[in-house]
Amino acid sequence: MQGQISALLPKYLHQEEVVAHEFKDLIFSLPKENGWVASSLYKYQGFWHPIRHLQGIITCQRHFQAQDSDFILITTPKSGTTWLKAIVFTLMNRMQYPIVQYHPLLSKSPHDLVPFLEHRLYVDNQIPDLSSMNSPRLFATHIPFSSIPKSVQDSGCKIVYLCRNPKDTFVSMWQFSDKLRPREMGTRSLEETLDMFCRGVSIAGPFWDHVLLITFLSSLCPHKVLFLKYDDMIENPTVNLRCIADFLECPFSIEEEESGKVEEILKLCSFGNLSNLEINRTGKLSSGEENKVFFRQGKVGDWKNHLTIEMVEKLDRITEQKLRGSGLVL
Ligand code: PAP
Repeated sequence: MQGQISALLPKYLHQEEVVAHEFKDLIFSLPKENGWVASSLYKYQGFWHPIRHLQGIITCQRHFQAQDSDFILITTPKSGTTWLKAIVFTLMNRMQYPIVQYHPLLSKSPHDLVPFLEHRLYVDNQIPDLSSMNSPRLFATHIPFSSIPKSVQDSGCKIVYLCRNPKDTFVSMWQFSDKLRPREMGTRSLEETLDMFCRGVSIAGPFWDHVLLITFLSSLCPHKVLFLKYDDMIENPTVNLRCIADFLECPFSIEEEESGKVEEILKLCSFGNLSNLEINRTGKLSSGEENKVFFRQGKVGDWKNHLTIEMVEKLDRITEQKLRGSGLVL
């Protein structure tokens, strides 16, 4: 049965059989739990990862060399990575692509324009040749800061970090994994999945530990890490976009402000615009995922439509305990 199900899965969901020989001893000695979709999750350096991501993380740790001029987007899964990729790509390349009608976002997913380190560039034991990338290079990752390649920590590269309130993060993750899960595998209940999330067993989880690591760093090194929340970006996108531009040292000029550049970028990258583009409605990533799975509602507070009072209390209690004393409110 397992073999039959495995045959139904796209490559990016395959598990044990994709592991290269050199990683087997290490990975198969790690703590293991059932994953949310198909692949098991393995606990590596305090965080849970599907096997394919994990192999990518280890390859990336060994081979990725950050440069001082790099920008790296670190996000917790389902916190608005797709949106942040679109925004930062457009912001950084606004001189090269000034005209919205010919913009790369109209024909490519943000995930193809800004590759993930662990599950795109360094996936399946490949070591990409990054020498032809123009500077500044832009990458994205869900890797928790404690597992990030050492050169990212040591170099002058800048990090934009994005997270989201845990209740919407959880609901978005649950909906996403439900969509990817082959029907033959049956469904996994909301209660069961919430229990896994609360125990920290989710992709790049524990969610709270991922966020706390970076909160500490961003308060210590504000020139290195910009800490953003999806909820704030939805509430006040213009302020946050200007803040990202300042942090990445490409602030809006007076002329750009007067000509409405800020609003133009936000409109191009908005949920309504991106989710309705043909490429994002019907296209697929080179890795196999359908682009449309990254667009669902794009709102704050959808958790109210899914979680019971008990579930909310449970999540709020854990969040309060985990974040106590950190000064962070999610
Ligand atoms: P990833 O971690 O798999 O890369 P990510 O992009 O972080 O996914 O999260 C997807 C969420 O961002 C979805 O949230 P929802 O399930 O609560 O709806 C998705 O709808 C939302 N999203 C995608 N694009 C945008 C956008 N342009 N503006 C706002 N939210 C967006």
